Amino acid sequence: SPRYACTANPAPELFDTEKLGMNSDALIKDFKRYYGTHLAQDKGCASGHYLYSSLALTLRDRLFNRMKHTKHTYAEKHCKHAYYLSMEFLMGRAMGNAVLNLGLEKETTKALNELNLDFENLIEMEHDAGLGNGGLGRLAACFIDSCATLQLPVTGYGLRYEYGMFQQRIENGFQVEKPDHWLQDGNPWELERPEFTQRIKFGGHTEYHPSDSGDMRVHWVNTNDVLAIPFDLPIPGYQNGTVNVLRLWKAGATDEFNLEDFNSGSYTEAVAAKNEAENISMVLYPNDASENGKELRLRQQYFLASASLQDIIDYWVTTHGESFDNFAEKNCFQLNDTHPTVAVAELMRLLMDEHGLSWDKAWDITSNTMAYTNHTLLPEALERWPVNMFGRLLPRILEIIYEINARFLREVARRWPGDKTRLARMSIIEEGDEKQVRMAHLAIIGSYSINGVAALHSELLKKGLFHDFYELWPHKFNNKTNGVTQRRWLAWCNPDLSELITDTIGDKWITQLTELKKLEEYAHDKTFQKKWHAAKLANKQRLAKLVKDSCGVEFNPEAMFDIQVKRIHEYKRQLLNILHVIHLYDRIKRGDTKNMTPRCVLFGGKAAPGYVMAKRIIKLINNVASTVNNDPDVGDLLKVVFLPNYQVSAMEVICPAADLSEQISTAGKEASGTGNMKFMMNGAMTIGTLDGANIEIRDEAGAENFFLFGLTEDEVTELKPTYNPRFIIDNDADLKRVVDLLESGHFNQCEEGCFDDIIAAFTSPNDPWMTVADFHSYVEAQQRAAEVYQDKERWIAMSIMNSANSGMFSTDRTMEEYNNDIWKLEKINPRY
Ligand code: 4GP
Repeated sequence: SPRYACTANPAPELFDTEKLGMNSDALIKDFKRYYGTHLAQDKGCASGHYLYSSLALTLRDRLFNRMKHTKHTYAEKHCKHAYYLSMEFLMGRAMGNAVLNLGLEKETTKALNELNLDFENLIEMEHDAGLGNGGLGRLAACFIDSCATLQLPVTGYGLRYEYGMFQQRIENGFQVEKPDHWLQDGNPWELERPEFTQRIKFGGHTEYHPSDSGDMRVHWVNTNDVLAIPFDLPIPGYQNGTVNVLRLWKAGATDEFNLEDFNSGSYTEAVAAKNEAENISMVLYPNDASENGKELRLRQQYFLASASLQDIIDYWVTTHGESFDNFAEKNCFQLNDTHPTVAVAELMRLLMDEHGLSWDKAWDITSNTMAYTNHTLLPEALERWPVNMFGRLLPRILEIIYEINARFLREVARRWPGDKTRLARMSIIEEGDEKQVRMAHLAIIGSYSINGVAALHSELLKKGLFHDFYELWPHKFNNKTNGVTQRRWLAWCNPDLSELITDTIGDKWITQLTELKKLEEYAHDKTFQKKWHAAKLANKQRLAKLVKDSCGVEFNPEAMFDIQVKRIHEYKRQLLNILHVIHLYDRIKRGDTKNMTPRCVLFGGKAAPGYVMAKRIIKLINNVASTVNNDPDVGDLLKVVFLPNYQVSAMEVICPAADLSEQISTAGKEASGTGNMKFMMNGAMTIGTLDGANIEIRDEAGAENFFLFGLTEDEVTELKPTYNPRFIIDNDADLKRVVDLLESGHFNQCEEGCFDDIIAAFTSPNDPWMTVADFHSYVEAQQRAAEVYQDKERWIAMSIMNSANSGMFSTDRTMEEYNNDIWKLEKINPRY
């Protein structure tokens, strides 16, 4: 729009941004100005919202100044840049992170005290930015935090969903989904950048016309365009002057509404186009490793890919003109799962159709700039789109995909002449009644690097899912074990423990997590143990309060806090956990309570709204919880809750308080897990299978500091053909009583048949999750954990050992590896 064109030539000092004070006086001054003048608040009612906004805006100014400065420094250095393309960024709250990373903790608290305000209260006012489902989205948030801390020139690109992950309520034990209108009260952390709006094409058809130079150019015409409007969020590094950008796109209509329709009284029609356009960024799909087949989802994916690539290319052309010779040396794109993979074809289109490059040149650039990360082995999560739908929505992109595929299949045929079945297996197009585009194949073919997210997972990709491609291009495959940022997941969320750690070994761990290793020598130090225990106890009291407030159940902080929080999915086996709870309950009812360790079991997590079995498992947990919690025979020995609406801010209270971390997926199914790392860092012991990053966690912590159980991935595969759960049940008295209780309807007395489907699933020889197979070994591991817990000193020592050895699970390490092996960016210090 001309409104945003550069029309004025103001005095240069307009662009000298003032360095804002970083002490409490400066914060108070800005806070007052925002509160009284900018937000025009008056005597009478000090609404928390405006107080929160005033602090957010005060901090935001300091972030945005650094963000501009960082951007200028990158531009001056002409450095290589990486872009993290992701449909999900599960950011959670921004305020605490901003304060910590700006180094303003003390001064902010001081300023607020002087204003007679409570920092914690203001923090609680912030709505979580829930723009992600689970691990994959939270990982993206940790990644960009670490990149800023490492001073890597990395920009995140995502969608600015109007509605994030749904709010979960529990009604009569059932999950009920409510929309999460997180932007309702505005978002002080974002900056709208309409001047960088992009136009995204959908529909229409292609035409071929000769260009001025005589060669054929493809024109994608008659399209229904949608606008992509960017909003920038600051991503601060840890006290280092760097603030990177997360750019989120919002969809808008090219024309606000049809005035003719409106004037003739057709109000609905008048705004129909606007609504359809805006729908693209309206809601996050609440899927996590499960099926999705919605056309709108493909629209979202293309919208993200196209807007981001156009933005990057526009910047390139402004700074380099129309020569793309160095483009691949200066840019790379990390694709967060297959969701943004259509970027491979879109980059080809932009380079050829919009900038006149030949196929070969465009392919050379594309296949040397794209890198793909896989996050799940579950075949149902591998995205495929019906060719018909694809062609209708994105005709030009489908043409390009066909051409990529044709050239690729020729390469395969040269390598394996006559191997027709291999061609069919590897093709981007899956033949059949309804042809499908396999997005993972497009990602692999278009990328120079393909990685899994934990050692086992990366091996299984090569061995199984992507074996054919591994044979063709072994050099493309690599592993990058996940991590989490210790800034949010220890320094910020666990202040008591952080202070103890810093008092003991200094504060280097905040940017060098392997420093925690130095805690090992204190593992058996009595005074240190006491302090460690005191911090844990305080954290448990904080969680107990949250549980009491949201579930009405009393958790005794002295009891073992046994916690499983993550998306609800059969492979994650919340079911196995609740079967163990039923087993404990049964023991109590039979009076078998000698030496029993009191336990508080907490579940949390959301089920995809269409995932019937997962929702049923929530219901089972709630019914068992209500039976257990209301039985006077049970008393303090066992408490069970399902904490509603699990989200990032809840985890900040939960993980510091955990004693036992449940990581109990069927071996070979959990790609990595990252909750497991947060718990370990905060001194929880893991009870887990040899799956995902659990294996590496156990290697680091030491086998003696980990409660291992269950079949290995190989054993799972081996047992499958002869798996007979009913036989196992009949030969295990403990399990038999558990199943009998369930089958007798003990937990669903007025809800007949409520759990029949669950029982049928786990007793079936076809149960892919093999819950029954691991039950006995799980119960034994739980018993070991319970016994060790009674030996307080030993438990505390183990807790310290876990934290001390969590050093490798920092995303700082993960990002260093991405950078060394894939991106090869120079670190830039903006010296702010
Ligand atoms: C998750 C995986 O299930 C989890 O194991 C992994 O730690 C995480 O990605 C980050 O890599 N996958 C998803 C998804 O969240 O939507 O596929």
